[in-house]
Amino acid sequence: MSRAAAHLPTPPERIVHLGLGAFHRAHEAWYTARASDADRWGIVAFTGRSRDLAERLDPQDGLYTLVERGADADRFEVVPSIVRVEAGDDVAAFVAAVADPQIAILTLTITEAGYRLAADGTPDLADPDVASDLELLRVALAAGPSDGSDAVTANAAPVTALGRILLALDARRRAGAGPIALVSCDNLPDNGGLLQRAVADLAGRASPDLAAWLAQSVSVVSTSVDRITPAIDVDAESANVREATGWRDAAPVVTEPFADWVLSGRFPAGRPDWESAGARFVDDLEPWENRKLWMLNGAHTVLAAVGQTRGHALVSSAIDDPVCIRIVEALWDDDARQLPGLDLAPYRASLLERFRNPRIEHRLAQIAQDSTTKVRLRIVPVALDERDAGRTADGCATALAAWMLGVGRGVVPAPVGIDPTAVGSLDASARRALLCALDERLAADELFATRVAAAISALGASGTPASLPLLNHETHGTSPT
Ligand code: CS2
Repeated sequence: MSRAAAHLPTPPERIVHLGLGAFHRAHEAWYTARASDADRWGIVAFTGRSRDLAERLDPQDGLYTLVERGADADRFEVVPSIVRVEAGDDVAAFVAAVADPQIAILTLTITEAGYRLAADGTPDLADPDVASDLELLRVALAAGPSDGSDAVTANAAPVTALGRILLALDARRRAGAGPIALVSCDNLPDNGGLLQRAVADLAGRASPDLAAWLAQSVSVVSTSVDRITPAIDVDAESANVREATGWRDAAPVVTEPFADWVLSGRFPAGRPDWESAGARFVDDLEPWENRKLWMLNGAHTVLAAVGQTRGHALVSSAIDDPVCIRIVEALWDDDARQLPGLDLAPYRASLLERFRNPRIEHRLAQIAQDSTTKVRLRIVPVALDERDAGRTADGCATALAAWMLGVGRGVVPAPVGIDPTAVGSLDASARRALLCALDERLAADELFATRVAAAISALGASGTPASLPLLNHETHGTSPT
């Protein structure tokens, strides 16, 4: 695969992306390639840290095959929008790319945990990497313009994503390269707001000049992103692509046919015509992102726990298990009460259809990674809102019970600082420790803790698929309550 052989031009470098992986290639890169002005927008993509993907994509000029795996058939497409691939640990290359005045947008898929935020949403200064990056930035950014940005980058190599981004943005400031849009494409609520506050907070601690420039010249954009893109056996899929198309591709991506992207915010240096590729720009992102985060991602997180405890490996098989589906439906009922005014029946039906795609092998063990952070973002907010509204939040209580069982049985990672063997019994003190790790306020809510305990007994008792007691809950169809 090469641009010359495929007669594909190289669009100019205008976007830098941090966190190159399968999802970025199935989503933003694909939207960019389909935009009406695709010939004007090339992406320079940096991997998270590993060099493997860079080494696979570089020899094929950043080109790769997107395999859209429908329930019945595959569709193959070469995506040409990534024009340069770099390893994420090449900080100097990242800084130079962001400081280039031709670059208008810096986008991120660094995972929820990659933001290194504390439970209150601010940078986690107790995290040793965050603390040492902050110290390093203080020294590097104070060096002043006389040292030049090269000196700054040569002496400083932050390890956190936000540390690298701040170093790079400071180089852009010093270079006078102009305003830029910073776009989070991770599954966090109000991802742009969180990112904006986090970079402002860290910059405020590291350099007042950078903090002032950020406030003036960096527009932080919020987005809700959606496309189920599982990890794959790369060599097997390369062989599949070769057989179906004749293309030699060392780094194909497999994804579902569905894709959605909702954005809110300003792009001071311009942006691709992503609407022409199906993206939507809205003033108020909140209902869309909450719907997606709580319902799709929330269900995934619950399935990763309960599905694995019941012996399933894939989303598509767990969602056919009556116990799993009832827990998901109960969670969605709570979600629906917090999403008034949205017609959720078609959305629920479409999620079930997507989860059931038998040809997408989405491993529950993959979704279980970083589970504590995911539960905090996807389920806890709804539980708190439901309790504040004076309701029992049984759907959330059951979902958290399923997560605790997953932790207790070792199929879901325990929260940092909690020894999984110590909570395996799920007795009162173990349950309390797990709830505390999620949210102090929820842990202090006695009625909620009782509902979680009852749900654990009900679920724990249903060791076989035959007995399926669910806490005070009837079977629901796909319509919202
Ligand atoms: C999943 C997401 O791994 C996970 O936590 O819930 O990656 C999910 O597949 C995507 O957000 C779908 O858009």
